[in-house]
Amino acid sequence: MFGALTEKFQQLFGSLTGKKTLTEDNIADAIREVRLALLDADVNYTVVSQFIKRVKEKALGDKVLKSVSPGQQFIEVVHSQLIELMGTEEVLLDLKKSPSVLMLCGLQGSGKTTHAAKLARYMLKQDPKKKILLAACDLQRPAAVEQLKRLGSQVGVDVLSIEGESSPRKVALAALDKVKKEGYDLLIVDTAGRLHLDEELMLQLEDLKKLLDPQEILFVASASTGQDAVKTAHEFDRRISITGTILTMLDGNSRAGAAISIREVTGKPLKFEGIGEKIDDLQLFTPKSMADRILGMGDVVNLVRKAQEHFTEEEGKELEKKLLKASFTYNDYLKQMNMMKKMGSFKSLLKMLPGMPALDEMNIDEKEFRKTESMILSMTLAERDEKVELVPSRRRRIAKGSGVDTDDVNRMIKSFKRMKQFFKDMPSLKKQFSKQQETGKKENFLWR
Ligand SMILES: Nc1nc2c(ncn2[C@@H]2O[C@H](COP(=O)(O)OP(=O)(O)OP(=O)(O)O)[C@@H](O)[C@H]2O)c(=O)[nH]1
Ligand SMILES: [Mg+2]
Repeated sequence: MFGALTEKFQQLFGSLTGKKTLTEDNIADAIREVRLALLDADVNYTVVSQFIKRVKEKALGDKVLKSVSPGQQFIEVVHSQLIELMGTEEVLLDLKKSPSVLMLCGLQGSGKTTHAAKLARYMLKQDPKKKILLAACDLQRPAAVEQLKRLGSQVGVDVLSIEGESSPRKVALAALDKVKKEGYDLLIVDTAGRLHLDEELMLQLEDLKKLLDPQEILFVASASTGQDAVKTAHEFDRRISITGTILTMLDGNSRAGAAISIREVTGKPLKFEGIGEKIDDLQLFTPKSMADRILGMGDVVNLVRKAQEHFTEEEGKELEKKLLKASFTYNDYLKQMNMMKKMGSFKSLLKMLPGMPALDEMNIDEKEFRKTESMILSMTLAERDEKVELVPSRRRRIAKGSGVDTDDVNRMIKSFKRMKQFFKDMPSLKKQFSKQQETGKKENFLWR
């Protein structure tokens, strides 16, 4: 996700963890490196300066230097200060009033239209009875209305648009009217984007704001733009006083600049994050989980959440038990792959798991899954339970039986072994993360 920055943190933490004692000198070195890494990742200069000041104060305290594991302490200082910078707590939307209005704004291509639909889907998951209307107030781009209509039907919510209309104000008025007459609970308003900040857009948004009186005005920012997004957010906030930010495109080559600086600069919370093109690729912004990902610690909070949406409790519990006992067989591997496949975007999930990048090349689509399945089904029961060695002649036989190359069989066995090893290490990871979670919400590890 934040490739270069995460790598730098990992290297730095790796070198610190090895040290028995930490002196003021090597803390100063470490702080310098953190500072450079953040500036490189396009974090706002003032934000970096404040951050470094706070880290220095905490890290140089007597208590830290005398602690048993000073490297670990330093990492924890950076971790907790990052969380503080991004807001500490999750901030939920304030849409208790019915009807309420949520307006999206932001530059061109930041993800406003997509996120109007993602938000509708998200709300419906929370409350399937909620009656939601989307309003197509982007009349700038000819295809925008069609795009919103398509997304609306995908989610199963109504979309209000007026054929041939060129005034966003008129569409907004018609939407308000429909909401009142037909008893909608929530109106989500998509607005036009511009390549750069521009006066005409701002006037249009100010006008819409006056008319709609939204409870939420969310600024949609693409994480790929780094500090530019921060400057823009500041300007939108100055003009129409946003209530929060949705950070999008976090699945791509994101720069951490926006994630780390936007709340500090605008004073408004980050509320959601977009992690892919699909309609379900939206999650609450959790400062702790973001800090975990920035530092490469794996994002257990969101993994658990995502898993809970897809597994039954028993399925998860049974597998967790097996995994923790490391009695993980080829049959379990198949089950595991099937679950992962059900979870959808596997790639974004992998990035959340500690230690998982090693398995990054494992791409599970239907075809890949069928292939693995036929290989495993071509094994004898003893082989599937790992009671006998898979010698080359057996591997050739399995390949023949399942219509694949021996190379495919070798690859599958390697992947299986790696996953097994990963789960063998799980108890220590579990310990590490349950410690981390003491400060956050009470959430159990893995699929419970
Ligand atoms: N990878 C990825 N793509 C996204 C995400 N959110 C949106 N997109 C894609 O980004 C492109 C632009 O998204 P839109 O929702 O049309 O952006 P917009 O802000 O409405 O753009 P304008 O209406 O032109 O101002 C689309 O192709 C979306 O599918 C995300 O979180 N990750
Ligand atoms: Mg749009």
